[in-house]
Amino acid sequence: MSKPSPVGTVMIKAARDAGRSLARDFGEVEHLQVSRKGPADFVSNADHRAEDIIYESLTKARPGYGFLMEERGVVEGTDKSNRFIVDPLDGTLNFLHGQPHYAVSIGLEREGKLFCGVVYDVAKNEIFWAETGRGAWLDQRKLMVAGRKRIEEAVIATGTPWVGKSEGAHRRFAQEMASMTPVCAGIRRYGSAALDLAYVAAGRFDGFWERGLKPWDIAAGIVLVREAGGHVEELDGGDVQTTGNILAANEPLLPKIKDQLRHAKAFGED
Ligand code: 2AM
Ligand code: CA
Repeated sequence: MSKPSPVGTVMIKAARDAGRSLARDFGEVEHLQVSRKGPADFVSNADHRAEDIIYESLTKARPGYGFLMEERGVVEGTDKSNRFIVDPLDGTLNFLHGQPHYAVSIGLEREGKLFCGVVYDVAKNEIFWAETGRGAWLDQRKLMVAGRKRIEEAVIATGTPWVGKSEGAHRRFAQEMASMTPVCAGIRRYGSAALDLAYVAAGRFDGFWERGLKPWDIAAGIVLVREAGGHVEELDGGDVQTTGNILAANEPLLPKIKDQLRHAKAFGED
C-alpha cells in the first residue's frame, strides 16, 4: 500500500506547490550574487513566498487545524487535535549558495503525537512521505532504514553549530567529531536536517545526530525514520521536540553512536 491518507495527499500537494515556487527562485539566486542588494533578502522572500503557499493550501483544505511555522510561528486553530509543523525552506544556506540540496518539510501532529510527515527535495524532485501505520515511502518505493550493525561500516550525518551558538556548543561539536571520525566509515554534513532524516529513512545514511534544532526542522523527518523501522531519540534523554538534540539510526546502531558521543561528553561540554 503506497497511498497516503487524504490529509497526507493534501500535505504532499502543498509541498509540491511550494517547491515549484522555490525552484523558480532558486534559478534566480545565482544571478543575484552580483546584485547590490545581495541574495540574502531574496532568499528570505523566497522562504516567505513558499510559506504563504503552504499556509493557504493547508488552511483551505483543513480549516481549523493549528500551525507551527518557521516564519509565522504559532497559529492557533479551532481544532486542538491537529497541528501542522512547517519549514518552508530547510537548507537555507545551501539555497543561498546555489547548492541544489534544500527541502520543504511538513509534519502533522495529531493528539500531541507526530502522525504524518512530508519532506520534498525540490531540486531532485524526491517526495519522501510517511504516516503512522502506513510506512515510509519515496514515490512508489517503500523505505527501510539501513541494516548495517557495525559502526565501522556506518556513514553518519551531522550538522555543525552555526554563528551565534555558544562557544561551548562549538567545542562540544568538535569533541563529538573527534570521537566519531576514527570509528565510523564516514561523516557527511549536507546542511538540511529534514533531508538528513529522510536519508536515514531511505538507508542512505546509517545515522544522524545534531543539536539545537527546531521542531519544524525535524517533525516530518521523525515520522519518516520511525515508519522506516528506525529509532529517534533525544541525545541526553530529554524530549527531542523540545531540545532539538536528535539522534536517529537503526536499532542496533543507535546505542553504539550514542555511546561514542557520550565518550566525547566525558572530555567537556558547555
Ligand atoms: P534552515 O535551513 O531552515 O535554517 C543544518 O545544520 C540545519 O540547521 C538545517 O536544517 C537548518 O535549517 C538548521 N538551522 C537553523 N538555524 C540555522 C542557522 N542560523 N544557520 C544554519 N542552519 C540553521
Ligand atoms: Ca530548517
